[in-house]
Amino acid sequence: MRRALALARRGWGQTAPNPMVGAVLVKDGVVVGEGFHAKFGAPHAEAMALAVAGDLARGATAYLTLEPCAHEGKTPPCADALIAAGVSRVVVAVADPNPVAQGGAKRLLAAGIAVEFGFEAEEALELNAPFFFAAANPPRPWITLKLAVSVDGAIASASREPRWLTGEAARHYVHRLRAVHDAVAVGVGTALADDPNLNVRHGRRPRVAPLRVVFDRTARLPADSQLARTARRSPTLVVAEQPEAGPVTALEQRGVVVLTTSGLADALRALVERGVRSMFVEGGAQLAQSLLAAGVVDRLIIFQAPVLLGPGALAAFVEAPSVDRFRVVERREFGDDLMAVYALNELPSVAAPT
Ligand code: AOF
Ligand code: ZN
Repeated sequence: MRRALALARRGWGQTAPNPMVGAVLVKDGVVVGEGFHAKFGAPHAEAMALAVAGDLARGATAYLTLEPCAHEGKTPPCADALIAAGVSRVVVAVADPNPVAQGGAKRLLAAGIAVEFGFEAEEALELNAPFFFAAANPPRPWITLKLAVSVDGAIASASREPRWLTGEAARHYVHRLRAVHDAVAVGVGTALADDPNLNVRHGRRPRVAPLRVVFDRTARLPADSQLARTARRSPTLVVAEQPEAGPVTALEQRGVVVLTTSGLADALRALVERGVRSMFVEGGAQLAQSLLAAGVVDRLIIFQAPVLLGPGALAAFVEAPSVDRFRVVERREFGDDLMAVYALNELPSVAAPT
């Protein structure tokens, strides 16, 4: 199953709104076929693995990171393909919560095939968190907040001079994280201080470039900012509350879409309506605090750099509500920097079909 999860990750940034899925076929202790969902609209993982295995699939065990589908979608139902190939046992990480596609396990059981659920379920859920989250039709995207902090927990020095805290390896990984989200967002303070581009410049290009979002109550984003200047090439959305007509016109002339909302909850709902199921937030302190206070941060990613920003530095979490203890989802090192992923909310559980 861990191999199947590694295969699933090869669809990184290519499958949304579909999940990343991997499949491994094993017969007599030998892998006879492997596959993954390479891209939205492409064959499903099972179809690819079955094509590799050919006749060797007969009597094999299939390890699948998601329950096989039972629907005629862009491709024929995987459950039927597994039955036709003579697979004798199917081991699944998590059930498919999508009402259109689910039901594969039932179909396999009816055909006399043994089905087992729950292997590496936590990792399989985490890999496709936005997919599982969206299945319940929530009024907001799945939100990951990323902050780069110093050892003293600050995000900028007393002078507020913009500077990189983390090294190159961590920064490259951030681009990989951007590539797997529908939207990348910052608060206008960060947009003004850093003049960021928020695009994916390292690693594999995502199938659909993430929407660039600026939370900007009064539409202060300058029309000559990097974001506004590149808006025709790379979709850019300003989420405002009480924008003034002048700046809005200037931004719209650049191709920026300005959305007037009545607050955070309304803004998040509007993003969902625009197809944003996952949003990667890169600061700054104020937006982070609003999202944390609203309880809408699902994963908090902290990159900690071996730097002290000293007295007067801008603390990352001055006003954030206190949390007793996070669940640690992942920890990794990137050069001298440490990354930790914390769960602030849990995904709704997906029950295995009986
Ligand atoms: C599988 N194997 O590899 C994947 C599955 O748009 P379609 O027709 O490709 O169907 C997408 C839905 O099928 C998706 O939302 C999810 O429920 C399931 N994905 N199922 O058996 C796969 N990617
Ligand atoms: Zn399928």
